[in-house]
Amino acid sequence: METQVKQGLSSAEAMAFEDKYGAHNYHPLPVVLDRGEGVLVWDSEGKQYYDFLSAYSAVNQGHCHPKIVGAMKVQAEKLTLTSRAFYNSVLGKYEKYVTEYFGFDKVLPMNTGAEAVETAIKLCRKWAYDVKGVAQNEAQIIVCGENFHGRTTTIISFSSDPDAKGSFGPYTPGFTSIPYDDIDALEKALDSSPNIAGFMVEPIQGEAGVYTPAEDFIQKAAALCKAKNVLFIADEVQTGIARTGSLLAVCGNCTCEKSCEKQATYTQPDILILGKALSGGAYPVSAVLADDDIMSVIHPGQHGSTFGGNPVAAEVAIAALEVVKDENLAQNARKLGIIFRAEMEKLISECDLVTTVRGRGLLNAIIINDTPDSKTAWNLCVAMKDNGLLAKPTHGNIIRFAPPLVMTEEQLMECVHIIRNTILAYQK
Ligand code: IF1
Repeated sequence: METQVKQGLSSAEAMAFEDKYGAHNYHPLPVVLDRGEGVLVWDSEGKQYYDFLSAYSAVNQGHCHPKIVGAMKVQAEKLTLTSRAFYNSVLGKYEKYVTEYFGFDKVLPMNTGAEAVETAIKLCRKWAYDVKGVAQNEAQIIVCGENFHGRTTTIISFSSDPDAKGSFGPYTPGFTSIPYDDIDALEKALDSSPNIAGFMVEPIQGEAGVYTPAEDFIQKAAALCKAKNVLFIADEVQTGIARTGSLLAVCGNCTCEKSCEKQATYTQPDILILGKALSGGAYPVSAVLADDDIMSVIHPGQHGSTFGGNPVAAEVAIAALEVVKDENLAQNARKLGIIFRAEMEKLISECDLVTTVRGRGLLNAIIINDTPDSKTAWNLCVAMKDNGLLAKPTHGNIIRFAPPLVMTEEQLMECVHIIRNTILAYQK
């Protein structure tokens, strides 16, 4: 007779359950994670790995950061959810904190990145009708090819990825696509119609393969938008919260910890979209920030969410943002990013398997010298996993490297050795 209660599933069992009972909307690397702390995660059998994905840049502050988890626990035992039908005693404090932190008048709290993008789209359209004077249902938002902004039906309507978009129509109209990092195309699109309401862009395209635009693209794009009375909308769901070596990617090469218009390289978006690391990966927390002239177009009943702005999310986000400052994560990401890319350049000069490294801060990618439909990058990621480092290919032959920003230089060098040794061994 079985008397002992089984503590947990083996990795093989966990994978078999997911395969049988879960929808097949992902193709994960074959590793089952059970525990995490800082830059490290452990699988069900206790094998240790460096995490070089950070849950797609949500866990910038490191796994299970004690300050963030502590804030969550305290609030979870006190009050978790009220809905917005009533005030809660934490939301106002968080709203003051987050708006001062990023330098905007107001915030609209949501939960996931896609919801925040949807919020920004609604806000932009309503501004176009109420303030700019565009005729109803005529507003157009300019977006970029190869974008990734989430997975709702409206957002995939302006995706150029056939997997993300195909067979999910009919699609939401009102979007015009231009090539990324093409300032002339943007100018033309802005001039093409008086109904252009906004330009929404990722300051670095993550999903496209960590594609970093020209140094001045963001600044020039924002200036053009301003000149044409069009809202500049920055989707920093992935690039924000210190990932790229500054608090926001729109900060350019400024490392001060506060959004500040005096910095020559800082571009203030009209609408800023944040998610992922806004909670350090502890809880789904997203936000849309804008000044009063824009945010005031939204009135009661016009937008919302049951969970958006709940007290746990509010406490978690405050703690997560404090960690970013307390631990100088932007500065650390910048410093380690420079070392990482230099080390990858060395590797490139020593082997034929890697052709390029690119990125900013600790959002980097290497390009594998093989076709996008080849298995090489996948096989390399499996080999790195076996050697104790987790990364994931994107677009077939690109491998993204985005560790938690709490990494030390010593840990980074150990990781560089794992990556190096795996790639050089694969050559043979
Ligand atoms: C998945 C990529 C990252 C985002 C930007 C909004 C969202 C995302 C710029 C939506 C989400 C994710 C979701 C994730 C894969 C992932 C991703 F590979 F697709 F590009 F991060 F690298 N704006 N990005 O990057 O946020 O609704 O997911 O909270 O599994 O689909 P969400």
